[in-house]
Amino acid sequence: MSKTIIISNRLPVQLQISDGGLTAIPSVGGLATGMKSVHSGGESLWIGWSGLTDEETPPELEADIDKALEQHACAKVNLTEKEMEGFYFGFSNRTVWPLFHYFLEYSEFELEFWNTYKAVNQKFADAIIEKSNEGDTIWVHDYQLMLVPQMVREKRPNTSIGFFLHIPFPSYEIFRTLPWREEVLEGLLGSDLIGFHTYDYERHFLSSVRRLLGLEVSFNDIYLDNRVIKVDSFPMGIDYKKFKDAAIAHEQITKENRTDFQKKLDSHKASAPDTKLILSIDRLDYSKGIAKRINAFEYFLNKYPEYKEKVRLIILAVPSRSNVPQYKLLKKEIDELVGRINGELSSVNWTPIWYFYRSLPFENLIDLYTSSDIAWLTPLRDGMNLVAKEYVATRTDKTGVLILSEMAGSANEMNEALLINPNNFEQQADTLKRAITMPKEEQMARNMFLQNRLERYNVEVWANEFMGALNRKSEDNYTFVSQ
Ligand code: ADQ
Repeated sequence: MSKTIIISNRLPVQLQISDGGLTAIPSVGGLATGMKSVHSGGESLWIGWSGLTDEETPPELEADIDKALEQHACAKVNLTEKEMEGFYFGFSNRTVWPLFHYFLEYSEFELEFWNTYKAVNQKFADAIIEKSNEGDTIWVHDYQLMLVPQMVREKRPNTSIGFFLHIPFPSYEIFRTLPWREEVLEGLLGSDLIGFHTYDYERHFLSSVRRLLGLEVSFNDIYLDNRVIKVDSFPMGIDYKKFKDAAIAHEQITKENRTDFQKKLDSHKASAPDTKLILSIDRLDYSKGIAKRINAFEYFLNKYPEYKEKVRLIILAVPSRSNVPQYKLLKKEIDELVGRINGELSSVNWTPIWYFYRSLPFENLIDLYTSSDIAWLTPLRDGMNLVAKEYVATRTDKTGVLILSEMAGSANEMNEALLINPNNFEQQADTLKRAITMPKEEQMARNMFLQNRLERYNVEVWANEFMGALNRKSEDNYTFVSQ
């Protein structure tokens, strides 16, 4: 029987080794949830890195790890610390990530990173070949694995391969600066279907293929040898029901049973009932525009001083890639900015910014989403941005205002949000004022449209639409080749 093979850098489970033995805990991230409909029922296998390098894996536990992963229909690719250094922290996060998010000056073109990236992509491809059969459908995820489709295609010319990029694909003028640009495109073109979050990323990719490889492109079809490769946009949704239900459950929790975090939020709200809470949640990443947002907040308070003591900005930043130098510097910059602004503007009763640098459990995320009057998300570039969608999904009474950067992929589908340019402080100050004073009826009208759309195009629909298009593509190719 044919299977679906999913491949991503990280597996959707986390291994925990303790005195009590080994456990594999399923992750609750967006991708893991979204793939549930595809990754179920014994007809699929998920291949990826387990989260433990070879050096961190006790040899006596190897077999147990494989067994634990097998129970979740997962299989691991082993990576050494050195491989992680060059492949993940190197080429993926110091070359591709900054380049594809338009931070050209951060992008490092290191031959050693590239060589390790190639070698590790080959390892993933070899694992796929070993664990799959002719006739299986393969879905490769994200920028860490862009060479895998071609590497698999070489050994399995007739296999159906899909690829989805979770980050932006940059314009040709940016992409062309990459020394290994042709190899990356050729790697991706091993696929039958290549998916992006937005139509713009799709256009940028097609333009690079046409101009760098000189291939024939018609609408969103690329002609390569005897194959036609389809390129399309599939905007990723969220598990809408999960967020909505969690918010409903949250309302029903009695005062005594609320989380400590919520109790703190409640007591602050009670002590200053007129204070509006403005929320921002991101991984601590320079692409998310956190430092600019803090500066824009200071600008707002200076432009509209009447809102001092009437608003509070909550910044929740999840630690991320902290061994990459730029992330260390950013952490320092944000610490200093928050310290300076709070030092200069705080009063006895008021601290303008609450800053948390940590990952929070799901229920606390819901506490924050449901307690905040405004969500303010200002990425300088973002493939999609799921936080924007999650905030809207938790607004059970339909109040709340979303201020969203037009540089986020999600802005394309969220026109009812207040869209801003994160580089324009004047506009953001005025938009914050507008959000604070927006009548409830207007908030509700906007959120009604947003919620309806999010409910319909949820993450399961996203996964099914991609798989459906990939299956249709394989049938077309079969007809095309056999004509
Ligand atoms: P990310 O850059 O990680 O994803 P995003 O889409 O916003 O960005 O997803 C972040 C996820 O982490 C959200 O589901 C959020 O709930 C969760 N999260 C954030 N802060 C948290 C915290 N402190 N504690 C716990 N959970 C937290 C990449 C791309 C995006 C694209 C996604 C999916 O960069 O542009 O939307 O993949 O394709």
